[in-house]
Amino acid sequence: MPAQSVNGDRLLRGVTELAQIGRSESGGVTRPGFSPADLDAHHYMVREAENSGLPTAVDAARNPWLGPRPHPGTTTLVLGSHLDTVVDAGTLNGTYGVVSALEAVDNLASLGFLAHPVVTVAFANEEGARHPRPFWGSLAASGQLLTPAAATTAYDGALLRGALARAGGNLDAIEQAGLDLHQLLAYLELHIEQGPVLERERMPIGIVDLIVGRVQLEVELTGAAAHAGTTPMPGRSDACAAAAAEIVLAVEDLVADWCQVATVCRIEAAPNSPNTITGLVRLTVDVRDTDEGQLHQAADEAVRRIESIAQRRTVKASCTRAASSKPALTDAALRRSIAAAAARRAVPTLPLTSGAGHDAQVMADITPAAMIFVPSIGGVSHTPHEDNSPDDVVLGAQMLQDTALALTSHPGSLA
Ligand code: HGY
Repeated sequence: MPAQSVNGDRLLRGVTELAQIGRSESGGVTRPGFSPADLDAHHYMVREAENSGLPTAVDAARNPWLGPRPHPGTTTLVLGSHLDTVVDAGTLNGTYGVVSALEAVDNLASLGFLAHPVVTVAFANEEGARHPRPFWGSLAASGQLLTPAAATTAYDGALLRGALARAGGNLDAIEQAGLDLHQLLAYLELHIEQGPVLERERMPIGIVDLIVGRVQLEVELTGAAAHAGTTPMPGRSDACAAAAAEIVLAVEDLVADWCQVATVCRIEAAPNSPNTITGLVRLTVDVRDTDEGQLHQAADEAVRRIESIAQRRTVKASCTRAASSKPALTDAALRRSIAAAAARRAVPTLPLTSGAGHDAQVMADITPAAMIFVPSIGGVSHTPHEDNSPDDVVLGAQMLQDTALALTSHPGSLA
């Protein structure tokens, strides 16, 4: 089996060029799902694929497919990740996996002897930074978009239906984005670790064994806006004091007994005026655990604490479970394939758990799925300071390609 080398210069160029799309003043990248910048990134990748002579398609969920999309009579290996980002993100989160996947698909397509096709997908709205439906694209592709997405309104009020249509998707035909699991060989995702483990252990490649589960709560606290000077302290219905002073800390305190991490991330206050008591607070709660039962118990406890604090402070609380993803074990046979590919190049690997959520945990519901990690410098992510060494970036892409080649070189490789 020939060991094809990835073109490191082309890979790093692609990451660098994509980093300019949605560049923010801080030097980070802001490409929320379905934003114009997100669509520009999708268009960039489609052009790159078409310049390599690969077929491309966009499904009803607005997932661009770069290479032969899964189709009857074949079992296709899907290499994926996402191009959308959080606000003020780094340049590699998600993007790295898509650029590396296209590099592998392009190189393997030229071999001409593969027993299984290989395709790249950039799943739409993985982060949910604007439209609070994280994993939108992979949920649609795996037939798991349960609640009617039409009801989803973005944090800035934009309706998903229009944003999706402008991006080439179609909410009314969303089921057409669903994949036939019998046409899938497996799903592989290359990603930066976004945490400190690989750097601390001085390991260049991580093989993910378990991906954390997550519940996201949308919380609205309604108090009574009033004059900050003339309104007596007793009897105020101050949404900010209830939220900022107590609920944020009560959520943080969940980790003592209930879950592994818990964070109030997004918070808005209205009228947000320097001398008016806050009448309305909207905030999000991010709860994570690798045990599904524990995760949902922690989310329930978060709601109990929020409602108790709100009641005591005469503030009305509304808590909604906006999104949840199950913890997911990756596929053991795929993990062995990744380890074997690394061993063929004498590359050491480390098994580790992912504290970040990924499309791979969604795809694991319909096909064997696994992830390859590369170290994050300082363990930093979701900030412009996210960084990785070019050597690690190229090596990770090589591991993805070598594993994909091994999996597709002969029929039934995963048996
Ligand atoms: O937030 C996360 O877990 C990931 O970055 N999607």
